[in-house]
Amino acid sequence: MRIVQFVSASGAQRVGAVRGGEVFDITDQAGGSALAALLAHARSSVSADGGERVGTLDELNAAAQSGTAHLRIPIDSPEVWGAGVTYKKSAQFRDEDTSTSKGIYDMVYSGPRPELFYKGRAVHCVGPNEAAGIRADSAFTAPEPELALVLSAKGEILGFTLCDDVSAWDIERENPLYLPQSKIFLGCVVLGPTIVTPDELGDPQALTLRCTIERGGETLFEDSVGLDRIKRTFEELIHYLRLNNPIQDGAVLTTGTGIIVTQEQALREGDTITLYCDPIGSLRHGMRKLPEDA
Ligand code: DO4
Ligand code: MG
Repeated sequence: MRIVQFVSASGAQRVGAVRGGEVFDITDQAGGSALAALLAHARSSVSADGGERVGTLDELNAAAQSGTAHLRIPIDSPEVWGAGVTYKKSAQFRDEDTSTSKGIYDMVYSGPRPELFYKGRAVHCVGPNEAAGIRADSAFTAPEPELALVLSAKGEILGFTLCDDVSAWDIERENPLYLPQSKIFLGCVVLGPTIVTPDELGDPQALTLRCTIERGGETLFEDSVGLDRIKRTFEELIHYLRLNNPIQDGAVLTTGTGIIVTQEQALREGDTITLYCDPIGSLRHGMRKLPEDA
């Protein structure tokens, strides 16, 4: 099953199933939310068949416009967690650029225990075609394009989506103990566009994740990573996340970045970031500089 949440032309929040590039409204059979549909699907009790056709996924994957159906965030997550330094490139870059405690990222990459951090809850998250945040006190905020897991309280993987773990790298660099401030702020998580269940996704290691940054109509940055480059298994990450730490149905765990931008590509208000991974789709979002009182 490939599932989306969308706003209908009349402004109602709905659930859709994506079949053959088209979105069908399955709100009633899905139990009113993507999470309810995913939980029911995991128990084999929801069918993604039927439903009224709304439009193509491409038509819905556009900026919000009143009177027109458009995608919204695919899950209103009660808790989002991040895994860090799960790709060698992330460890190397972070150790090079941290003036203090040289080598700590390599210790995390190589150590038996993964780095896991709290990333926020629904209020910190935005969906497709919305704007992520740049903290008022950050001059080097970067995208971190990642594959994210949607989990049940029992730790089952209900589905896969894309996540931009937008992060204030200058604050992390200043001192690694400032990590929570570099990671948690308004619009620090972008999720979407769809959630694909494990039976439909196949082998995640066979996927490639791409990212572009566009500014003023030009492509400023372009890179991709094979998801087989990740060092940790999902089971390992989920095990440590749930160790004496009960999670709720719909918790999201984003699995780390293997794509690293340079300081010259520090995000600015008005940039457009696109993450793409088949079959999850294309997650496009803007950026806005947050005022101090936001
Ligand atoms: O240790 C800092 C965060 C690392 C991270 O978010 C990543 O590797 O994706
Ligand atoms: Mg990250």
